[in-house]
Amino acid sequence: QPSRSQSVAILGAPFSKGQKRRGVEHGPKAIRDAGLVEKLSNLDYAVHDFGDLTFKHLEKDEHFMHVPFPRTVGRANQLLSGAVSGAVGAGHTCIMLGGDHSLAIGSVEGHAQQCPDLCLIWVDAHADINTPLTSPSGNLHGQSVAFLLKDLQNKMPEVPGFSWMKPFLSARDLVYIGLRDVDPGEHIILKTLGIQYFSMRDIDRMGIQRVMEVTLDHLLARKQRPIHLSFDIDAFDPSLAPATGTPVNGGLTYREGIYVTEEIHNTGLLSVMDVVEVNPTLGATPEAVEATTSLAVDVIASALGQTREGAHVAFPKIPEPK
Ligand code: 6HN
Ligand code: MN
Ligand code: MN
Ligand code: MN
Repeated sequence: QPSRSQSVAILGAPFSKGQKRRGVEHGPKAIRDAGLVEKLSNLDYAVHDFGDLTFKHLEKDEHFMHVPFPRTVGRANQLLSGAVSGAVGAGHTCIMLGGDHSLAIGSVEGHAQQCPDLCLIWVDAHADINTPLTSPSGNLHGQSVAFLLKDLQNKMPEVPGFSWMKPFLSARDLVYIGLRDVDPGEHIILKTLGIQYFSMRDIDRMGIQRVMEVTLDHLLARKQRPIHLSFDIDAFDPSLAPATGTPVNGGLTYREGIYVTEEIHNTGLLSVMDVVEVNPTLGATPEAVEATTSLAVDVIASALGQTREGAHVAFPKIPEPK
C-alpha cells in the first residue's frame, strides 16, 4: 500500500519546560543518533531533516496558579505550530521529535491549520487531559489535550502564553491507547466527555488487534481523514523504554506497540507523528538509554511502513542466473 506522502520531514523540538525533569530536551539528538534518518531512507523516503527548533527561555515567567513556565511553554508551542503547519503544507509527512509532551499542543494545532478535519490517536500511559484546576503536579505536559478540546473550553482558565490559539478538536475525534495512570480529575473528564479510550486492562481483555480495529473504525468510519499520532514513549513498558520521565509499570509490549503503528500505516492516512518523552539522561545504564532510543526509531519506521514480514521493493521478481 503506498503511503500518503513519499516525503518525510523530521522536526526536532528540544524542549523540556512542560515538566520538571531536565534532559528530555536531548531527545531529538538521541533519536537521530540511533539511526533514524538512515532507517527512513532505506524505506525509500525522501527524508528532509529540518533540524532543531530554537526555543527561548523567557526571563519573566511567573507560575500561573501552580503551573510552571506557562509563557515559555506557550511560546514554544506557537513556534512549533508554525513549523509543523509549514511542513505539512509543503506536502511532507511530519515526524516531530520531542521534547516533553506539552509540545503536542503546538504540533496538533499546526497540523490542524492545514488539516482541520484531522483525528488524534494518543498512545500514552497517561491521558494528559488535566486542566490547571485538576492537575496534581501543575506540569503542562499532563495538560496538553485539555488545551486542544473544544468540549473543555468553559473548564479552562486563561493560561498566559496561550492567547495565540483556540481549542478546535472534538472529543469524538480522539482515541487513547495504553492508559494506566489516570488522575481522578482526568477520569471524570474522560467519562463526562465520553472519550473513547483503551486502557492496558482493555488491551488485556480485547487484544491489540481488536483495539486497533475499534480505534480506526471510531475515527475513520464516517470519513477518511488525516491522522495525527501522538506517541509518548512511556506507553511502552519501562523494561523496554526505561529512559523516560514518568514511567509506569505494566505497559505495551514491543509487539503491541509495533502493531499499533503498523495498523496506522496501513490506513495510508498518517500525516503527523509526535515521538515524545525520550529522556536520554534518565537511563540507569548506556544500554538502557540505547534500548529506549532504538525503540523510538523502530516505532517511527513502523508507522512509516517498515514491515515485519519484509518487502520486495528492490526485487520486482526473483532474480535468475544468466
Ligand atoms: N506525560 N498525570 C500526571 C500529571 O502530572 O498530570 C503525569 C503526566 C505525565 C505526562 O507523560 O506526557
Ligand atoms: Mn520534498
Ligand atoms: Mn504524555
Ligand atoms: Mn506519559
